[in-house]
Amino acid sequence: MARPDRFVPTPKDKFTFGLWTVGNIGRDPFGGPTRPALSPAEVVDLLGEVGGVYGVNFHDNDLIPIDASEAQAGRIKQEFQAALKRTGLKVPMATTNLFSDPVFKDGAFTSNDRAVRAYAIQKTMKAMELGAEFGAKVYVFWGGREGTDTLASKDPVQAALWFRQAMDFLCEYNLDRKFGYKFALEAKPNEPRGNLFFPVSGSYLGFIAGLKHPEMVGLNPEFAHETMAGISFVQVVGEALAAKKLFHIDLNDQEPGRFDQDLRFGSVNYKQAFFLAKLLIDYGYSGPKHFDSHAYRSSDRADVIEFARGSMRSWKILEDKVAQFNADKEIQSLLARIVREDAALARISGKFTKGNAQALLNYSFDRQAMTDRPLPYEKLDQLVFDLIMGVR
Ligand code: DIG
Ligand code: MN
Ligand code: MN
Repeated sequence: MARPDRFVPTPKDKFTFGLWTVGNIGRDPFGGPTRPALSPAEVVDLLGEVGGVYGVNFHDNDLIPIDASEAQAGRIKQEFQAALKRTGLKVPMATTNLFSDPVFKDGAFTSNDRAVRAYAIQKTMKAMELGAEFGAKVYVFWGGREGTDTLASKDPVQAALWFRQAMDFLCEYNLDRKFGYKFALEAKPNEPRGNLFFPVSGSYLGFIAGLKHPEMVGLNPEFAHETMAGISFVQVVGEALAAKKLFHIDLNDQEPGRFDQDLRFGSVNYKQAFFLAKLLIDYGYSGPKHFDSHAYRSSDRADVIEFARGSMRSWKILEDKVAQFNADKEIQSLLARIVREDAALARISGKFTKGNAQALLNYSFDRQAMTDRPLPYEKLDQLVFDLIMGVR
């Protein structure tokens, strides 16, 4: 009898997918759709067929087309609600599409045109209302068109101030309407515009500090986006956790030096995926694990379902590997040897006092002994390789 599969997802895992992910129709800048478009209700039913999915997210216009009439919007919402009821899926996150309509061709919150900036705020207010209608508690902002194609066109200081004005306005609106949203800012470098503002999550950490309600605003880092910037996603998530700003996360995968591939989670960089899972598990991240990714353009409906199942299966397998790593005596004893503490030095260098400063100045360090301390990182890294490859 086959061993029961330990890697079956359940809603407790809080795996989510955007309507635009498993609903992706396979279009790219060089080719038309390869899959039929699905209605929001059909996407929800597909996620129900996938099994084990916790929730579904949407941009306002994934659900309600930008020029839909009231009656059309009402019908779509009714069908969507019925599908959520049929499948038991939740809506943990909502966001605004401020990048598809041509009106945003020069940005939304950072457009040179005050009318476009004001329209973007209005559109977001309405989209926040829509998300709240379905119970969303995280609101993501991805500035897909916030940037320039020529540096001559926009003052980067002014653009950052315009972005701040929009966020301050929307934080106040969130408070006024008592939506209770946590705002999560998502960075991406240089696509689809050549110079996007706030290209990496670190840019937003600095930006958040200047807002009127910084406590309400955090990050939604995406694996593919930081990888596009040549940065270790695990370190970005570590900085977000250290700053208590990991409000949401977009999981997928990415090969370096390419366009935003939004590949299935775990399909390229096993080591980054492993240490990401370790970080989120070790630090008890309890938010949604959102797969902002899509199947290959060559996939049909059946393979889209495999894409969604594989995304969650890979995470569950990595959970198993993290438990193995944390229980591995040889690895843990290596880690214990690598990190060295010294109580006396902790006391005089951990917190400034005049006495500690004097004691530290008087302290004589044995530089050679510190230099000679062994750091068996090759041994450690090989043990990780053995573990991930299943030979340990
Ligand atoms: C792109 O990675 C962005 C958009 O898909 C969306 O606004 C956001 C939600 O996760 N990610
Ligand atoms: Mn992406
Ligand atoms: Mn994303």
